[in-house]
Amino acid sequence: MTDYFKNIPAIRYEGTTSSNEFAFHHYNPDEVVMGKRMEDHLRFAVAYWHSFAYQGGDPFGGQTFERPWFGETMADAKLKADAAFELFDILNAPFFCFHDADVRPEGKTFAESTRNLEEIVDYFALKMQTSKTRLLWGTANLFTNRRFMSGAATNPDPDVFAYSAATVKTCMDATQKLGGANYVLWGGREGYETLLNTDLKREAEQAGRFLQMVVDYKYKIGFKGTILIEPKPQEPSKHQYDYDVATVYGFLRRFGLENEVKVNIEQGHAILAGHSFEHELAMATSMGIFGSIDMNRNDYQSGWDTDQFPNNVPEMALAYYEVLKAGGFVNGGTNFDAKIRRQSLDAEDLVLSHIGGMDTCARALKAAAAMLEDGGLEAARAARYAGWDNPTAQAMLKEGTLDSIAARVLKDNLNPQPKSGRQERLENLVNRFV
Ligand code: XUL
Ligand code: CO
Repeated sequence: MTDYFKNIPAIRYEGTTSSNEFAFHHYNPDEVVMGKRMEDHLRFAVAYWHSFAYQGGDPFGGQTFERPWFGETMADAKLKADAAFELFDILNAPFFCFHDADVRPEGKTFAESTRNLEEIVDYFALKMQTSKTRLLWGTANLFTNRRFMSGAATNPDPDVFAYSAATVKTCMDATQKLGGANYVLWGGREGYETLLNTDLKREAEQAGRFLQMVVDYKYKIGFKGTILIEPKPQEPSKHQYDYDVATVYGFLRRFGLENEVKVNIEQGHAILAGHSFEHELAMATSMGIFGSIDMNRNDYQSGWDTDQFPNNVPEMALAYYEVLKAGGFVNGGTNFDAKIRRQSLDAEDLVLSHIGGMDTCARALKAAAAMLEDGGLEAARAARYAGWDNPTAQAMLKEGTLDSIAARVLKDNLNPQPKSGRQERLENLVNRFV
């Protein structure tokens, strides 16, 4: 036990009439939405890195937070784990996520880092015996340490490729041991700064081979979870290979892995790629690779990945609309890849940020469910494409040729008339629910 969260109560649902800030006002885990408990829909996960390893730094200044577990010893790592599981309990969080580097001190050698990780994984396993919190996903940090500055799988140095492969093996073992539902690969440095020193073709082939090895290892150890790639267009690398969902899908097809790997889509990354979150979700669903989400929000004025907790219900409602339309999460969930601001120093801030994020997502989920149950949006979409239900249109799509179609256009004297896309009507419809 730590006394870090000592004056903070367990957070319970009290509804919108309560003014208790240490309560959920919208997130009621047991409330049934479209036939499923809210907790089972949303599958919230606390992100270990932002909540316990982030020290408050930004590009202009270092640490602002003081946490009793900041240090490089195993005792610090265990204190951090104690505090983390206390927060999970306070929030009644069903899941957490971590990188190796968040949970264990870096060793002097690979062997020592691995031993440290294994010791912490055993410590987690012990804690999980009495905690409800499960592991949504594990991952390897292949981007912070300077050895990865020119990439991990895509590094020009084969020894870095080897070190990365070995690291991923240890992180997959850790995820397997803790019963993780997914394993994530975010290619933080899998990209490049300048073509002047970069062999694009070679690097992509290295990445494809690396991913194949990850999939092979999954089968070898009998990991039942899903392998997920997390797209991001730039930052830290200027050009990142996993730019967005469509790019990742092309990459998976290129290496024949489209049925083996899905995507973990992050709100802020979607925005950096010039897309909306719901675009990325719909794209993944349409290609059969939707897996999980990292939920956060960028500051739209700053133009970089600020990883704030979500606080915009209308935006999130459109995202959960896509999630619900896709049939909801299977192994995936809602991971808060979000950090508190560097001036938010207190234990209370850490708890309140999660309450706010969870309430925002709960409101969004309820709004999304109401929109689906109303059916207005789907009916309007179906009406817009209704022409395609016509047998002639279907036949054209299946066996038409440019010749046969041109002949029919002439014969029937086709003269299509534009129809309204009705965007404002649909926006007004959405506005009734958010
Ligand atoms: C970085 C990011 C990562 C991944 C996991 O932008 O989102 O934290 O989620 O490596
Ligand atoms: Co993320």
